[in-house]
Amino acid sequence: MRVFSDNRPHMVNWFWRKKPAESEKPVEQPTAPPVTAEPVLSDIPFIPPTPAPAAPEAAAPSLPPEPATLAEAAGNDDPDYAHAAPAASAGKIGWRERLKGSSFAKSLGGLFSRNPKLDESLLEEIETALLTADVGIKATTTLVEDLRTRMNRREFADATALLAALREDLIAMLRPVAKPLQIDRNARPFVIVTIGVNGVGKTTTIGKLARRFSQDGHQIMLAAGDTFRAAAVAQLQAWGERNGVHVVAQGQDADAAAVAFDAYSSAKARGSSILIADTAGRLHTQGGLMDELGKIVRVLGKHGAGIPHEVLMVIDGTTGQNAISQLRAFNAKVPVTGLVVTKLDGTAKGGVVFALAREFGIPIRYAGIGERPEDLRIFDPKAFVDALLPESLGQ
Ligand SMILES: Nc1nc2c(ncn2[C@@H]2O[C@H](COP(=O)(O)OP(=O)(O)O)[C@@H](O)[C@H]2O)c(=O)[nH]1
Ligand SMILES: [Mg+2]
Repeated sequence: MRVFSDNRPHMVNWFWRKKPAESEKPVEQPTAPPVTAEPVLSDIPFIPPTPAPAAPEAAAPSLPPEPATLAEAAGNDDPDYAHAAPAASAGKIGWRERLKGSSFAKSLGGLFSRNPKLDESLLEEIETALLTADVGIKATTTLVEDLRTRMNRREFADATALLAALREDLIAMLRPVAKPLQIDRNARPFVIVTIGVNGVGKTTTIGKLARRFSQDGHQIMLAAGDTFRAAAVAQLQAWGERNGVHVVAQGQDADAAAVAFDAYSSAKARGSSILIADTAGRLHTQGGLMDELGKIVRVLGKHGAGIPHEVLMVIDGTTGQNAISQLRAFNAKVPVTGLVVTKLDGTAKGGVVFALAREFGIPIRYAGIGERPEDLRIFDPKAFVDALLPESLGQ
């Protein structure tokens, strides 16, 4: 994974340049016309001008005719980008391909492929494996206690039967949060605000969503609400120009709430069906910046009840249990209506998804399983659990 701000002096200290504005009133100024930004920055995904039709989620595996990497698609010739992983296959095979390296898959998979005996020590090993994979104490206790009760009742003939029960329990734990985002076509524009700490994948996810929604026939507008960095605004603008997606921006240091407010007016005037607002990353411990999120949401609400329609918090799947405190703090400032868990490919332990589901019950809308535009999947508990703990294990 590449960190983009390491060698870019203009990004240094960006976080501290601007304090959240005191005023609640959005600045009623005309939206700045899009500028032609130099395509020097490409840490946002690129949508090909004529995107291929979406591969059905359950289709047979086939590599879509996409450029090899996001950055390649965006015309970036930095050799570092050459290492980006290829797209995951469509359907369940894609999930499995991408998640098999997680410690969840490795430790539990390893445990059951050793043909364990059905006894208390198996339960202890499962408990350790779940805790190590970031499932968290509460969710782990719930799962192991259920298995223990049923084992004592002699419900399982052997370890394979217990594994099947564990898989069912894991899927059942995720089922209540598997509520895909429904775009209300009457909302026009349906407003999504993305929030989350720095570097979790907000902007990348916006690009992936814009691609997905465009393929579904929506007219998208984006609001460059990460106003802490001039680069962040320029990135979104440059990307929007290349992909025919209108981006509302007011430049660096503009009031993010005002950008979002004006973007709504523009989206309404243009008849856009979806408006997605980017926001600057912030730590959940930064009081002033967290307050600003509340302001963005309140100001958008002046356009009508129920706006924004979705507050989508992006969570880095590699964060571990810290994801819980992040979500708790963000949710206390602005009610989070949906989650995207990113970076489940690679080094993610995977288990945090269960901890989030158990602790909050907030719908998990999408899972990020790679850096490419098509690597955003509608969250599917069965595909996810199958990827971590295949049905074929122990048979
Ligand atoms: N492996 C992987 N990387 C991702 C995923 N989503 C985002 N990233 C990477 O995470 C980094 C930060 O993403 P960015 O969208 O700039 O984060 P933001 O600061 O929240 O806007 C970039 O290098 C992205 O390519 C994902 O699902 N998997
Ligand atoms: Mg960003």
